[in-house]
Amino acid sequence: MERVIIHVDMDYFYAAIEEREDPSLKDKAVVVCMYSNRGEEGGAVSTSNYIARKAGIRSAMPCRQARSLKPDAIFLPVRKQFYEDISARVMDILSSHADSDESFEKISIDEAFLEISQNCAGNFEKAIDIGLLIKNDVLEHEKLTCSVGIGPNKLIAKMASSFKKPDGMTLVKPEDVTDFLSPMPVKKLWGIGKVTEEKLQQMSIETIGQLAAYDAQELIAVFGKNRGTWLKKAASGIDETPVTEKTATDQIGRMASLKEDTRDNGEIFSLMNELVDDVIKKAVSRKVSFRSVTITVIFSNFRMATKSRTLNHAVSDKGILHETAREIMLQFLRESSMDFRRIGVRVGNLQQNIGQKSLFEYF
Ligand code: DCP
Ligand code: MG
Ligand code: MG
Repeated sequence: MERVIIHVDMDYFYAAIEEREDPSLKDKAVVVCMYSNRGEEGGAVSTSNYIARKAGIRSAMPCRQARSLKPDAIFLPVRKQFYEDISARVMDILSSHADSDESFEKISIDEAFLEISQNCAGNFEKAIDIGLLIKNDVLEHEKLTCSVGIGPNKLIAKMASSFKKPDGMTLVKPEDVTDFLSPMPVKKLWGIGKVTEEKLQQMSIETIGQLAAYDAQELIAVFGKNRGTWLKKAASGIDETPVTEKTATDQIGRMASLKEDTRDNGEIFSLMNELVDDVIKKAVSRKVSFRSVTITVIFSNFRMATKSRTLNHAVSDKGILHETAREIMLQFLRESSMDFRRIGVRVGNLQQNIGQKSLFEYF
C-alpha cells in the first residue's frame, strides 16, 4: 500500500490563541514577545499575526525593532503554559485521525506528523477528505486554523504544509514530487540551514532541482558521506524515516465532546469515566505512573478552563485517577453555571515504572 503522511502546522499559533481569547485583536497587528530579564526592551518576537508580518515583523526579531516597524501593533507577553495546554488538546484531536497511536508524532508545540496510509487505504483523494476533516475538527473545537500538507513521506508532507499558509492544504502525490521540489530554492529543503545554503551557493547550486541533479560523489566529497547522501536523497524527494510516536512526551490525555452542551452530572461523569479508562489503558501499556491529574472543560461559549492536582507520589491506579478526576470535576460544577461542551482528562509528570508490578497490583 502507498504510504500517505500528513503534516499539520498551526497558523501563527501563539498570536492566533491571543486573538481567539480577545476578539477585539482580530483586525489589529498582534506581536507576541518573549521578554528577557531586561524587561520589555530586551525581548525577542516569538511570533506575530499575518497583519504584523505584512509590516515586516518576523519571529526572533528584537521586540524593539518590531515596535519601530509597527508602532500601533499590540504587544503581548508569551503565556507558555497556556499555549502548552491548548497544544495538548490540539494534539489529542490530531492524533485521533492517525492510523494508530503509534502513527502520530508531535514535533513541536504546534506541529505533528500523522501516518494515514490505512485510514485512506493509500488513496491520495481520500487523504484530502481526512485533511479537511482535521481542519474542521481543529476549527470547530479550538477555534484555530492550521495548514495541512499531504505527501508520500514526512519530508514532502512537511514542505507541503508550509506551501500555502495560513489555512491552506497542499497535496503532493508521488508523481508530482519532482515538479513540486525542483523550482524551490535550496534553503526551502527541510533540514538545510544557513551554513549548507551558503556552501551550496558557492557550488552554484541554487534550486532543489539542481541539487537533485548534482553528482552524488561530489556532494559526498564536500559534505561527507552521511550529509552528502542525505542531500542527494532529500532533494530527490526521498525520505524513508517512519512516523514514530515520541514516548518521551510527559503527558497522556484524552478529550471528547459531550453529545450536547449540558450540566447533567450523569452525562458528564459517564464521558469522563470513558476518558479516564482510556488514559489508564495508555499509561499501563506505556508502563508509566503519573503524579499530576488535569481536567479540562470547554464551556458552551468555547471558553476553556483547566484544573490540576498533584498527587503525593506517582501512581498508575485507575481508582485514584477516577477519584481525583471526579473531585476536580465536581469543583468545576460548583464554580460554574455554564453548560459543558467538551471535557478532557490528562495525566502528567510521568515516570517509567520500575519492577514488574505496581504496588497496587499486590493488594
Ligand atoms: N516560536 C517562538 N520563537 C521562534 C519561532 C516560533 O517562540 N523563533 C513559537 C511561536 C509560534 C510557535 O512557536 O507561534 C510555532 O512556530 P511556527 O514556526 O509554526 O510559527 P507560527 O505558528 O507562529 O506561524 P506560521 O503560521 O508561520 O506557522
Ligand atoms: Mg505554525
Ligand atoms: Mg510550527
